[in-house]
Amino acid sequence: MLSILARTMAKDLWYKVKPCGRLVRPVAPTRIPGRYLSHQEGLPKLPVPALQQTCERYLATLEPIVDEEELNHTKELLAEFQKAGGVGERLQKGLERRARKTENWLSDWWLTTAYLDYRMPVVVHSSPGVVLPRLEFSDRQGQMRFAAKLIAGVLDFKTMIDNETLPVEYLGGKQLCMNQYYQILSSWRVPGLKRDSVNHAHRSRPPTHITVVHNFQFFVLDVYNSDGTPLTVDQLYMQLEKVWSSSLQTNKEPIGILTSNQRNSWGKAYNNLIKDKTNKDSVRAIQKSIFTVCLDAPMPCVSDDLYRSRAAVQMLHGGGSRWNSGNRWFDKTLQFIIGEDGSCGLMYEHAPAEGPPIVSLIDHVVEYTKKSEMVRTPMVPLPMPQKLRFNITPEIKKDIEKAKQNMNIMVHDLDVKVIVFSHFGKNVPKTHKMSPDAFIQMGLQLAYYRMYQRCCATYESASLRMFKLGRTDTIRSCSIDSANFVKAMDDPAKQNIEKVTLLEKAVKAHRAYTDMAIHGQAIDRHLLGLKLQAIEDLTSMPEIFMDTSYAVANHYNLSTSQVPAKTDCVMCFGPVAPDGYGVCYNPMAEHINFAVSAFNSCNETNAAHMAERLEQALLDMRMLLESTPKAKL
Ligand code: COA
Ligand code: HC5
Repeated sequence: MLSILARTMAKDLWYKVKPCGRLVRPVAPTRIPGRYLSHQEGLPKLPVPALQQTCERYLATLEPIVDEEELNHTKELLAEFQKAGGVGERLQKGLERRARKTENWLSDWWLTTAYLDYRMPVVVHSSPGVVLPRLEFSDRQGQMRFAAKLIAGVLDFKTMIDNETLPVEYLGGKQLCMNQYYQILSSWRVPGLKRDSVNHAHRSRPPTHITVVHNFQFFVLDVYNSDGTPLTVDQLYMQLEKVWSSSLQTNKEPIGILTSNQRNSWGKAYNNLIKDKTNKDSVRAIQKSIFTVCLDAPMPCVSDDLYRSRAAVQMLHGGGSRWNSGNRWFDKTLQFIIGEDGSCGLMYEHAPAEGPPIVSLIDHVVEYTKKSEMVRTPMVPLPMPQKLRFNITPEIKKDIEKAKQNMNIMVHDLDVKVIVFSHFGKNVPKTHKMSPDAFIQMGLQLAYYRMYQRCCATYESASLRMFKLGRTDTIRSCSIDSANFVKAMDDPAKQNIEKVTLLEKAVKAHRAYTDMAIHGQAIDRHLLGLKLQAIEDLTSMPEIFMDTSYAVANHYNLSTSQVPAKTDCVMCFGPVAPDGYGVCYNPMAEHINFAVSAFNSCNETNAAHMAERLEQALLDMRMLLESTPKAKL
C-alpha cells in the first residue's frame, strides 16, 4: 500500500497522507461526540481579511524597521499587487474559495508550514518548556511521591477531556475553540525525510499506559486498573519504585536523544531504527502512550538565584548528553520532567497545540497535587512495568553518537536567563488604565532600542481560538507609535509630559493591534495564505514576497509570547533568529516571570543583558508615569 493513514491534528478527521506528505480527501470521518462537537459547531469561521486592508497595514508595520528607499520600493510592489484584476485579487479569490470549502482556511497550512515542514530540531527551535515552582523534596522518595501525584493529577484532567466536561474558555468575552485540548494527550510526532507528521491514538483504542524514562531506559506503565479506574497515588508510587529499581544501570545507550536531531537526519535514522521488530514495538509503545514522565538524574548544583535559569534549560534540552538530554523522547507531545532535587516542569512538542491548553492542564495538576490523598488503595498486586528493549546496531550507535554531538552543540549555544520581575505585575499598568500586556511589550521595545539604538521586527503570539480550529496570528509589537515612544524616552530635549503621551499612544496602538489580531484581521497569516495560494496555483511568486522588506519583516529579533498561568511558573522557548531573543512571560498580579533566551554563537546578543535592560525599562516607565502628575496631563 503506497499511502498510509494518518490523522491530521487540525481536523478531527482521518486523512490519507501520500508518501510525499500531501493530504488528500478524508476517508472515514471520526468525530468526537457530545458537548465538544456542539460547542465547536457554534464557533465562527476564520475570516479572510480584505486585501487592501492587509496591504495598508503591512506598509505601516514596515515603517519603523526598513529604510525609506526600501519602503518606497515596497509601496510600488504593493500597488502593483493589489491593483484591480491583478495577482493579489486572483490569489485573494482563491483564499476566499478555500475559506468557503474548509472549516479553517489556515489551520492545515499553518500546521505544515510552521511545524511539519520545519527541518530544524524540535529541541530549542520549536518545543517550549515550563518550569514549576521548586518543590520541597530533595531525595528519591520525594521525587517518586511527587511524580505519582502528578500522574494522578494529569489522569484527573484527562477524565475531563474524555467526558467533555472541560469548562469552555473565553477571550474578550467570546468562547474559544477547545480542539487543542483533544490533541495534547496520546499524541506524537513522527519524523519524515522531508516532512513530519503528527498522530493521535484512535479513540476506539485509547491507550491505557504512560511511558516512564529513568537513566535513559523506557518503561510502559499501565495507569488504569482492570475496572477502568485510574491507579491511586499509592499504586503509582509503588510502580514508579519498581521502574526505578529496574533501571539503576547508568551506562545505557541514550536512545531517546535520536529525537533531538535535525528532522531529515532523524527521519533517516528513524526508518533504520524501526526496521527491527523489537525496536519498532518499543517506539510504538512510547508514541502511543498517554504521555511521558522523565525521572531525571540530578543536574549540576547552582545558587538559588540561578536555579530558575538552570531549571529552564533542563526543561528545554535536558542539559546535554552527559545529563538528561537522553532521558527524553522529544517527539512525544507531553513530557513531564521531575528531578531528584525538587526541580519539576514539562516540555511539549508544539505541533498539536499552543501554550494555553498546556498551562491550564498544569494549573489543574498543581492544584491536584496539593490535595491530601484520601483514596484507599485496593490491595491487588500490580504487574511489573514493562521495560522497552532496543537492539542497537552499529549504525544506530553511530546515529546516537551524532545526535549526542549535535545536542551538545545546541546546549552550549543556548543562553537562557530567567528573571522574576518583583517590582510590580499587572497591577501597575492597570492603575494607569493601560493594558498590562501592551505595557510589557513597550518595555521590551524600549529595552531593545536602548541596547541596539534601532527598532526590530517583533513577534507576539495572538490567539485565533475565537475561530473554529484557530491557532495563532502575529501581533507586530514594533509600530510607528512604539518607535516614537522609545526614541523620545531617553531624549533630554523631550518633556516628561510628552513622553507619557507617547507611551499612552503606543500602548493603545498595541492593544488595538491585539484586538485586530484576535478577531482574525492581522496581516501575517493573510500574507502567508496569499503566498501559499500562489504556490498551490503554481503561479510565479509575487514580488512582494521576494522583497527585502518582507525578509526584514520576518526576521524576528524579538520573538515573544505571553502565557498567563495561575501557577507561579516560568515558560520558555528559544529564539527564532540567529541574532534574536526569545522572550516568554507570565504576568501575575504583582510580579512577572520572564524567560529570555539567545544564542551564545551570536556576539551581539546576551540574554542576561537583555533581561537587565527589560527590568530597567519597566521601572523607568513606571517612574515616568508616577513622576508626571495627572493634573498636568
Ligand atoms: N485598563 C485597565 N485594565 C486593563 C486595560 C486598561 N486599559 N486593558 C486591559 N486591562 C486588563 C484586562 O481587563 C485584563 O484583566 P484581568 O487580569 O482581570 O484578566 C488584564 O488587564 C490583561 O489584559 P491585557 O494585558 O490587555 O492582555 P490580554 O489578557 O487581553 O492578553 C494577549 C493579550 C495577546 C496575550 C491575548 O489576547 C492572547 O492572544 N493570548 C494568547 C497568546 C498565546 O496563545 N500565547 C501562546 C502561544 S503558544
Ligand atoms: C509554554 C509556553 C509556550 C509558548 C509557546 C509560543 O508562544 O509559541 C509561539 C506559537 C505561535 O504560533 O505564535 C511561537 N513562538 C515561540 C515563536 C513565539
